[in-house]
Amino acid sequence: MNALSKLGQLRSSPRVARSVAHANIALVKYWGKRPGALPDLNLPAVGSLSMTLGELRTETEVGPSDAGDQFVLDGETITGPARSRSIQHLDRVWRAFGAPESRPRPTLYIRSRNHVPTAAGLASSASGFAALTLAASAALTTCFDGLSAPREVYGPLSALARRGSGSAARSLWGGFVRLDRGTHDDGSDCRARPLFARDHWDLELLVVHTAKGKKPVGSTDGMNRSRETSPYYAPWVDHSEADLDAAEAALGRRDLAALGDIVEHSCFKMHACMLATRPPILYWNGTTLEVIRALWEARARGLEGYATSDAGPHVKVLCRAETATALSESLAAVPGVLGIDRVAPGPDATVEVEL
Ligand code: 2P0
Repeated sequence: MNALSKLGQLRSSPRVARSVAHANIALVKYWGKRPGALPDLNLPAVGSLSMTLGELRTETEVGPSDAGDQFVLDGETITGPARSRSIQHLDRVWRAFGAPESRPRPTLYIRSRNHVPTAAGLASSASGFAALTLAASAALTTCFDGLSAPREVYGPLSALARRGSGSAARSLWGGFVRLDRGTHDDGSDCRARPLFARDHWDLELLVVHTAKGKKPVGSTDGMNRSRETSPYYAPWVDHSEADLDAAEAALGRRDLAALGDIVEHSCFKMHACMLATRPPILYWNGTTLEVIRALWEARARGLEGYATSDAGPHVKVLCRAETATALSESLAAVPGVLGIDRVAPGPDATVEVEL
């Protein structure tokens, strides 16, 4: 499990490293874990394809700490499960680069800032674990020293980010990204790769907020319950690869009608699978459905946009930049809509280390 040691050596003492990674939204969804795999590898049952989001990002600094491991998020010291999950990821990075069990990891601080609108309902785990993977790797090892372009080593680091959170594997690159399911037991080929740069196509995503507060069922729990109890789970998994290939091809030829058709189909299949879980997993509220109806009505009038939604009640609408203002005004009029953010495709993650 030390394939990453080819990328860089462990430092005798950690450096200060800073990274920025952007959030992403899946256009073809990930829902479900590979059966029989070690939980720590966090291997998805299906691949996924995403758009990285401009502006919505996490900035993270990792450096040596004399006061034990510390995690400060947006100025607040974090304790409990959120802290454990991040500290555990530091251990993963350390071991993945070949540290023997006999060599303890140096203690570190993590300082992160999330630039995601409050109550956006967008997962910060994607940008969070991507940024943490980069900053921790740069602080603890030499993998970025002397590289002019850090993305040279993003491929293997994507597989490491995935172990923190599946969607994080996709947040290392800007533009449009595909996470392959892979077949190796150790997960080394379950990593993301960039498909098209952010300027490939003038698309935007409208994030239509329909509620405040946290989601009722966490993604990891929900996925495991769907696999165990939903009769739609097996067909969901079986059809995913064809959706990925079709979406990649539609993106390549900038065919919004074809891409949008797959985006909505993938989203509704995932939610059907969730609804057929026992007990059911329902992330939507009434406004979610009214926004989707209003979007379809607008589309019939010539305002082309396509809906997707994740483990929450918000609707994300994929459209051309030139249509975004008119569509946004139309959807803002739906009762229950709290606000709409417009987001363009975002850039690659970045990392720098103080040498
Ligand atoms: C996605 N979601 O593809 C899907 C669509 C939610 C619905 O990736 O268990 O927080 O940490 O690997 O990455 C959210 O799942 O889950 C997610 P874990 P993660 O964006």
